[in-house]
Amino acid sequence: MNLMNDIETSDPKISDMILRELKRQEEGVELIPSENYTYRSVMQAAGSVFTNKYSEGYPHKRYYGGNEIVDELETLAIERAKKLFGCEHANVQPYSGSPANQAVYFALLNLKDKFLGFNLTSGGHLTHGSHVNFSGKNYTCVSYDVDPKTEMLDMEVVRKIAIKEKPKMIISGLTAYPRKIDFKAFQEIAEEVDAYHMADISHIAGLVAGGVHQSPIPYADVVTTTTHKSLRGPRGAIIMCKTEDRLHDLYHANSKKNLAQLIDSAVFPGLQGGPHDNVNAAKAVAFNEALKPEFKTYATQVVKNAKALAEELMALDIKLVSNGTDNHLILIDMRPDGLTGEGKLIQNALDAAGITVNKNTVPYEPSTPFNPSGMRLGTPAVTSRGMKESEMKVIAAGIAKVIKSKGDKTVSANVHKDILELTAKFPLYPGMSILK
Ligand code: DSN
Repeated sequence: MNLMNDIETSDPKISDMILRELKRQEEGVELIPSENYTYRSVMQAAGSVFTNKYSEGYPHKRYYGGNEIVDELETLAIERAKKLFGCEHANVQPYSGSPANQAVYFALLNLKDKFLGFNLTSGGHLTHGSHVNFSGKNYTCVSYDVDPKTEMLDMEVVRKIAIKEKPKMIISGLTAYPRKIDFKAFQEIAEEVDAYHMADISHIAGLVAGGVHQSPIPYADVVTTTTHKSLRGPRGAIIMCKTEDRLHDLYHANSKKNLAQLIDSAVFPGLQGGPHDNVNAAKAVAFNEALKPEFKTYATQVVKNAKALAEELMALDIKLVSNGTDNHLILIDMRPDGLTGEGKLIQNALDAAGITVNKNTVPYEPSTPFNPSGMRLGTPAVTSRGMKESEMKVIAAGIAKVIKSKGDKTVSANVHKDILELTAKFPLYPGMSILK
């Protein structure tokens, strides 16, 4: 067995796929709001020898030997997360966003307990109580929705639902809501009804870290986030929380553990096995990048680009849910263009034009999630590439042409030429070949 083998020679099929994926990413305009281009340094850490280690437990409390460097690594990742977000406690072990949310529910709720989350169709997440997800199956879930006219959250309506339903937990957070979230208002409601408040900032973590969105840290009991979206890190997640005992007294009256201990023991040994130390190394690298002043500039530009893209689309007679954006994402409502339920058609036509987006439900969707009437776009990835407001105009023009043509193939082919010209000016990972 040769440990020094390289993928090009040992597995040419996969090697070829990696190179083709690199080309696809390089030549296309990536607008899926939950995606990003991470740093080469993050990929190097994720592909490092930390892949080989097992380290069940937490720093200096492990079940296996050989963890002295992993202890140092995880401690540094925790310290950097705490500094970046200003939180009291951070658990950096969750494998991804869904397991992170699952760990919080496991820590704080009993099966069938009630929680209140954002309706998936209007901008929530599967794990915020969808009936097809473990959250909807294991817990009693009720939801709040956007106002049908403004397509924005009305906190007074959320408050009334919370008072009526008396949930044990309220979730704030989004995956397809283009407006700011008022975490302070959510916290006030949670306190009024004696509920935990969990904020899921997976989409906006980079904006929060960059200071361009209100942070939930001073308010929410628990905050979860993935690390690979606007934060630009590796695939993974973290959980942050307060360390007060008051919280666990509410529902775990006989427990001596505080909130942080409840979260930690839900992650391990409750749900997960050994942490992915290679990914945790990569998380630490990304936190270090996000602590630099340049990251604030990046986050500011993400929002500026989203606003520019939104304004240009609206100028081209494209209808946006809530008529604009405050954050990194935009939701196009294609119903006025006669494209109700045609999300898949337009997603494919945009793919052919080199623009990657995802079809998405619109609030109160009249069609189905698989054939929805909306298109979700976001600017974290194009901003990582260095694109600014003038490039957003080129992208908006391409999207509008494809939508107005109702997915005409010739139109997609013509837009594709403009996109290739655009992306050629913004090289991605210059000089990269496979893992070097
Ligand atoms: N898949 C993520 C998103 O696109 O928002 C959420 O899990």
